[in-house]
Amino acid sequence: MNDQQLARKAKATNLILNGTFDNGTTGWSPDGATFENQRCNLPARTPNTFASHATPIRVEPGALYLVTATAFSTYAREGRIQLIFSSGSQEAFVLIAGQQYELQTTFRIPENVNSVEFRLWGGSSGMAWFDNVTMTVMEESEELLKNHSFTDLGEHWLASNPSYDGDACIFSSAPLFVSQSVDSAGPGTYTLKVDVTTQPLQNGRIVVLADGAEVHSRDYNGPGEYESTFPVAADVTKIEVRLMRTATGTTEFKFNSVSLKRSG
Ligand SMILES: [Ca+2]
Repeated sequence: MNDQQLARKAKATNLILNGTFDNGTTGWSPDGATFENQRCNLPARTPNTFASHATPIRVEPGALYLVTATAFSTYAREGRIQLIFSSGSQEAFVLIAGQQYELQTTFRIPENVNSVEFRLWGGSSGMAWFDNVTMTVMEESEELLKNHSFTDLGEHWLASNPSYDGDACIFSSAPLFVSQSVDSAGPGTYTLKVDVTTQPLQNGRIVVLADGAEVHSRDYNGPGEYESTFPVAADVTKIEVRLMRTATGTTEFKFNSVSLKRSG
């Protein structure tokens, strides 16, 4: 994180109670976990040890959140943070094994979710510990791309001869790309969300350029909603988003919507 991002994060409220574990078990329900040395220790146990945040965390549907922690795990794939959404779906962030490090990850709350159970997990084959656990909402900018879901056909997008159906940008065999260039919304982390419909062999790619230099690219090999983040530096003035077709063929594929926001 840069200084501006750290300053913004410091202002946001930490939704985790006693994430430093300086007040014993306050805020947490341990199952095999201990809270010695002002941190949450998770010794090895079969099947697992864990500590649950005592109360579910209320969240804003659709919002982007940041989780950070100081973490350590001796054994790969086992130490992790698990989020169980009120809808029943879940997400997990697995620790890098063998070193103490600062875990930092973002995730988006699904639209049908208003609370989250937050759990710290150990493993059956090795120990893990956590400290300084935070979860904060990230402020996002307004949508930066104009006509981002193609309701106004090709308006604001630069291309040779794509087709549009009022709902999507459609690639049959040409053009090779369409693009849109917007003013930077300032330095920080940007989030790109893409809703794409494509056949397995009709590969698509989005490339993002900052003042002409590539800062992010992502391939799409199948239909779905994809989300990714990338940093933009302070001296950048223009951000260009380029939608591409990377395989030949006659089966059409569609970018249904492409969203760009500054998220932190
Ligand atoms: Ca601590």
